[in-house]
Amino acid sequence: MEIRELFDALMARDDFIFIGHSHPDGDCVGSGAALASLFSNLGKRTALFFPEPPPRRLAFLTENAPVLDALPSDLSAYTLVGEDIASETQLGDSRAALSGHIFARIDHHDVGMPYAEVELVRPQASATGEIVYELFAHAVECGALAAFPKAAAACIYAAISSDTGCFKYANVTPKTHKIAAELLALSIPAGKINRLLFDTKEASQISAEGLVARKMKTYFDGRLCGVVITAEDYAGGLEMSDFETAVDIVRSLRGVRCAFVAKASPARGVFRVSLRGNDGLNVACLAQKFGGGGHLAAAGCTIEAAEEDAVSAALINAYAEEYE
Ligand SMILES: [Mn+2]
Repeated sequence: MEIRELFDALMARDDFIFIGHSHPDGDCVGSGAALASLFSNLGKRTALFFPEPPPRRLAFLTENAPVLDALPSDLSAYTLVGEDIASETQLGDSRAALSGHIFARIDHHDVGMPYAEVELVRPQASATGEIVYELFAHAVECGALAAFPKAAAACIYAAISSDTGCFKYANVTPKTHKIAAELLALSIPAGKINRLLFDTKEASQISAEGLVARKMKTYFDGRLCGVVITAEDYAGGLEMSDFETAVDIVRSLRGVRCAFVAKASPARGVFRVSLRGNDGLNVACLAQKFGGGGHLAAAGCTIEAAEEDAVSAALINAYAEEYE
């Protein structure tokens, strides 16, 4: 499906709810806020919904966006648009309510399961934000929109910067930089956005990173490195969300090809795993072994195990099977 076709299909409708995935990230929140801005600028009623609240560090993206606390009871009265969602499994606890009701999908994940009536999927886009940019550009080009709103441009820039690790990851293309250049030309506060996204942390997050740095172990001469965070590790007041960035500490160790952080979830015996690959190592296929998914260099999954040793053993085996 082309940008123009999606734009026309959406313009024929109203009462939008843009839906992001569970554990909303910067791309999901930034793209959602920008989409809501685009269609409200085009005279439509818009709202946003996330199956779980976005983390506090992303609050600046939804300052002016109408975020719903709960889904309306009569979903058939709305146009639901899934954005940055590869499959319905990413809808978390809202999956049952939303399944079969989503009209359009705007996404850039190459592995996924179609779930919408109309789907615009661009696996070559570094972020859903790139596709949202093109929707805006089309709206301006065809005269539907007089100008590119600066606040929305900032959200799109944040979305792209977030999914490219501040333009560091291998998913960055010449087009990514061209779009970023167009957005910068609108005088958005790019430096501030990147500081808020990457260089601003809660004290608890820094404590969590410290704990991960002390606990992490290397395997296969340092090519695999990871840590399992147990229920006891939260005893000092840390929460699971404090460990969101800790996997970057693990992946930054020299020589590491594959990094993991497995966090015990409040449900006993369930661990949420973040995986990162360096130098082109595909961690999405490791995540898939456990029913998870994601991108080549960044993926996640859930592992059920009674204790931490079983979690690291499962991950070490899966990695060895594939890469050693
Ligand atoms: Mn994304």
